[in-house]
Amino acid sequence: RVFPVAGGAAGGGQVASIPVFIHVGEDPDALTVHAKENYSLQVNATGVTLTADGPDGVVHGLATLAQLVTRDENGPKLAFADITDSPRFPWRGIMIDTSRHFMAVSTLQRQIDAMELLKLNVLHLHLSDGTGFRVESKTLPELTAKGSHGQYYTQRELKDLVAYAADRGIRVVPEFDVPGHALALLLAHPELAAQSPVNPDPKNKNTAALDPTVPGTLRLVRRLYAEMGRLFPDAYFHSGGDEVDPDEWLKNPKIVAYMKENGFATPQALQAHFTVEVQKILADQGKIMVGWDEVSEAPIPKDVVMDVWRSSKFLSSASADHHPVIVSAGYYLDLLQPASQHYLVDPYDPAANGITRAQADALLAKGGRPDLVNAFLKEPAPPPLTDEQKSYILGGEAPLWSELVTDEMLDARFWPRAAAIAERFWSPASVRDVPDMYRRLAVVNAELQITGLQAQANTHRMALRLSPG
Ligand code: NAG
Repeated sequence: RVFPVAGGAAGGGQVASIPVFIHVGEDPDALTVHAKENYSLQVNATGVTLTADGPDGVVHGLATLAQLVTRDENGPKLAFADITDSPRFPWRGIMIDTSRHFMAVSTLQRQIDAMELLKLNVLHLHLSDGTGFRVESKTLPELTAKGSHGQYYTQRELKDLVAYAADRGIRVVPEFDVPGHALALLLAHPELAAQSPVNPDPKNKNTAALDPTVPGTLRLVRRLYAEMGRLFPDAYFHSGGDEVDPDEWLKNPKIVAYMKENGFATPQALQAHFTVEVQKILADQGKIMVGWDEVSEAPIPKDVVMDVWRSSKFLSSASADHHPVIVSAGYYLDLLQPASQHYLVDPYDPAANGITRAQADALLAKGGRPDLVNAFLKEPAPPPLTDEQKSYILGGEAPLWSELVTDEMLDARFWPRAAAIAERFWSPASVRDVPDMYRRLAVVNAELQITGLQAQANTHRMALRLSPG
């Protein structure tokens, strides 16, 4: 496969052909979930030697090789290098909400192309929410018939996408959100709604929830997850679980009676009971469950992976409870303005960002994007986490919710901030030099443009302007 190489393509210049020797380890695990991602790369006068533990390491080594090609007035240049490299975290992801606004397959492919260049390795697809159910189901065709407005991915498209991602060292983790954010599911299965009749008003789209006490609900989850689990072969499966509106359940007398009978004092306790059942369903299907951090408000099995999105408080409690953790809090990219509740660190606070007041002022005066700096500096495993807690952190994800983001806007929301986040998830925590980040971002941005990412031009120019010298 031809890698985009910034130096070569920008002016039509040609990098002289060089021999590349690739050595790949034979470890069978390398082909499954915990791919071996380490690689070493030597570039010198005799050529390029790339050694990796597995195919994903080769992909990462080639991404680095592409970054070694730069261009100046004399044409393209390949820098000599001797690199031994491995990721800090095994889970380095982005999340795309395809429900609120449907995203074309080509848009997803472009993100995958960019992810490959930045060694991001997990694409989490949010495929079902109040606004739409986005995957063709053969066993439950009513889901797209009633809940997609005709905008959904066919199984063929998704199989191809999963293969396209795998070729680039990227796993695709699907999410089908239950029991909240369920309006699209309930349009097809109103009999499973916590509140009847189902209110199709868009105002209800984030609140409508499944009734966890009727057996049909778990039957639907089992059938849906079985089919989708085959379509997405990854070992991890995200079942959502965020923002269940307590009133949905507490205003239904049958649910309240069920809670009394079974000793569930709170909606959170009822949700934990539901989570335990969903975890069993997924375990039967050979899958590891991932859920948003609300699912652990009452005790649930420790092997459920916690996708922490609300705040560092939940990062601390989930890791103290020995749940594997994915950190999404602080990396939300759907919002243009960084000074939001989603950011744990105030982007305008130089101390929190590890830069001086003068540096922060200089960046702001130049019209810089402190949100980019913030994305780069945001530590996924911040103090006061203990070493033991830190050992539970699998990595992180940059989520892009799409209430306010359309297909056309997606590239510009993700990039280049996701590039800064990719480095945070890959490199040691000590890599925090902001001017150096801008220098390297200029190289990366040139490559990203070649992948056809839209709306790169402005940020590219801006990054160049900001890079010292
Ligand atoms: C939360 C919701 C999500 C919404 C987003 C907007 C999570 C896990 N849940 O309210 O549905 O789109 O934030 O930023 O984030």
